[in-house]
Amino acid sequence: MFKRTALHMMFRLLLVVIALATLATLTSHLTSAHAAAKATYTVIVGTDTSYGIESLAFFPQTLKVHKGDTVTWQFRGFHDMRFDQKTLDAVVVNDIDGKPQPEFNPQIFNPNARSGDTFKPGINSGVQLAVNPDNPAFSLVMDTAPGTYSYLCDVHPGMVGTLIVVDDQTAIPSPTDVDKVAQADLDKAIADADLAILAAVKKSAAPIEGNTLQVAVGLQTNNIAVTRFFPEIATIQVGQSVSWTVTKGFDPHTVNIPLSREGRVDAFLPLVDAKKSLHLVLGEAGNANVKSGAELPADGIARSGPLDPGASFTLKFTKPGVYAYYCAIHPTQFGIIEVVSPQPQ
Ligand SMILES: [Cu+2]
Repeated sequence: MFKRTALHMMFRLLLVVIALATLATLTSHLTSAHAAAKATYTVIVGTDTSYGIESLAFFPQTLKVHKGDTVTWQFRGFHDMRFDQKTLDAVVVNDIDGKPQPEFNPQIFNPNARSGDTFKPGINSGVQLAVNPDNPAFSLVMDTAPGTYSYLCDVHPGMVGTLIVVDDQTAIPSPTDVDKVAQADLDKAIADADLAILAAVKKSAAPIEGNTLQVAVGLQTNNIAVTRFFPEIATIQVGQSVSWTVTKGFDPHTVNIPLSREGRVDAFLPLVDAKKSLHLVLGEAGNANVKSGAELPADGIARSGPLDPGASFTLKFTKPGVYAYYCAIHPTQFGIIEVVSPQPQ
């Protein structure tokens, strides 16, 4: 009798253990199912082509995520991503090692959070392509109240994005679906820019008027900037002038003569201060050495300094030759002016 009761009790105990174990397994399955439901979405930040197109937009421009999802911004150009409504000044004068120097705004350049952090208002990715060139990506976990959050690129005013955080009950497109639409939008933007380049090339083939050749500096339509000169190659006669005018938009440009065999020199140069912080300071290539309207100096060196949209820079060429030049801000922007002696009548 005792034996049977003992056995019976052991059997019941075993049942309880099995039931508890099953419950534990079920619970852990439920937890992992919940965790797996958290998705990672990607936003492509701009896209530069090797021939001077800068797409100045976030793809997708508006993204819906569930609370707790991760968003990864992939940088394909010189941009930052900061949660704010108003852009900061791109160039500021700061004291660097006891000397006031114009520099690219460190509040734009440097991240104020780590990739993988949980979202907080005011987070800035920094210019990932410059501070993290090997893997220019920045992620945030959007574990924040449902609502609309807008962000921008400080380098390119008008380049804005929207994040809409929704609760778990709201159905939204999957990351794969979002990627497809974003890529299609990006492809269309680049195709439109190709057509805009073609139109600008045709337009800039107009003959010289009076004694001044007009060169358009850059081109901007909607969310596309083209960092090139139109025309890129032109011939003038000795005594004639070239006038470069920056087109509408917000990209500043420079005109720097000559383009030496060593290549272009950037307007902004990296400088590590005494505290080991990286700065991008405005160097000599970004400083003007001649006034607009002057003759090309005898040593053949002319720098316009930064020219804002609408600004012009004119130089008179008095010696025959081939003058190659570049923009010290945009790595794809080059031009050639050939100056010939007038044909004898
Ligand atoms: Cu430029």
